Amino acid sequence: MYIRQNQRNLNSAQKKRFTAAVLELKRNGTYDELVRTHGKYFVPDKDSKLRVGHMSPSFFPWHRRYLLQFERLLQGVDPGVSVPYWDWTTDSSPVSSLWAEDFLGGTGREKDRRVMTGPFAYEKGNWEITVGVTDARFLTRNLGRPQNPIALPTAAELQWALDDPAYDTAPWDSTAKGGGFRNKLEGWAAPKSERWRNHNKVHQWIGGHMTGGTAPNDPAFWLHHAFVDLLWDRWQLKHPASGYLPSAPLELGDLQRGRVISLDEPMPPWNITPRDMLSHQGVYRYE
Ligand code: CU1
Ligand code: CU1
Repeated sequence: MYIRQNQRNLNSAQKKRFTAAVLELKRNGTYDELVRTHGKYFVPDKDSKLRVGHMSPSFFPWHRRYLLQFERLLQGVDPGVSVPYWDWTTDSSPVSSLWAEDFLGGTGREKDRRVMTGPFAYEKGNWEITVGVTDARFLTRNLGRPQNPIALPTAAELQWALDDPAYDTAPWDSTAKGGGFRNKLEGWAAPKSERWRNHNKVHQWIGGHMTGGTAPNDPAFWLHHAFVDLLWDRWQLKHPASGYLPSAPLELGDLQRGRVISLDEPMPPWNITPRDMLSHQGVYRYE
């Protein structure tokens, strides 16, 4: 059992060990394998294929398993490292310590959004993008999108998602406007005036690589998703009588049949079901 800490409480030695382990995974090629996996399973609503990681109920369990894979690789490099989480409702500034030289580095420069500071700056020579949707070989960010400002989600916006007692609702995709915790927290269910909410809004706020299917190219991805993972715990605690939905495979004739994963169906690329991921007790805890 190990602890996942709030990133704001890490000391400089812990930050150094985390980024050093990430850089080692990049060097040995396993990091880019993970990025490729994410890109491969980035299937939108419109697609008739199985949506395992996004715009679907298995958003939480799929990412929990995905983070565990990353974390096991990190611990293979340095057993004392775990994935920190970033509470974006409290550390909401583009100049917070998260974005400092000694941790993730800062925003991209104006010309081409290239990240110029920190261990993942292209110029440092250790972070070349090889799996991307564009040809850019450097990591890009645009924190807060100054030319068209966007704010990180507020505590109230987060609460709106956590208060929903239904885990998810039909049609189990991004259009489930009636709500459901999953769609409200993933961030598609939004009033017309706002395009993004919660998890999605954070990707947009960071900008650059974080806005696409190869978002894990930005190590900020892991800290963001560790917080999303923690929020799933928080929702479970708040609604002990609710559970993962759909609990059984969808009926014949349901348009979403074969496109979403119910409680006991495996989530590719693993032979792991949402039920297997409902708890992480005994593996890690949040502090
Ligand atoms: Cu994802
Ligand atoms: Cu995400």
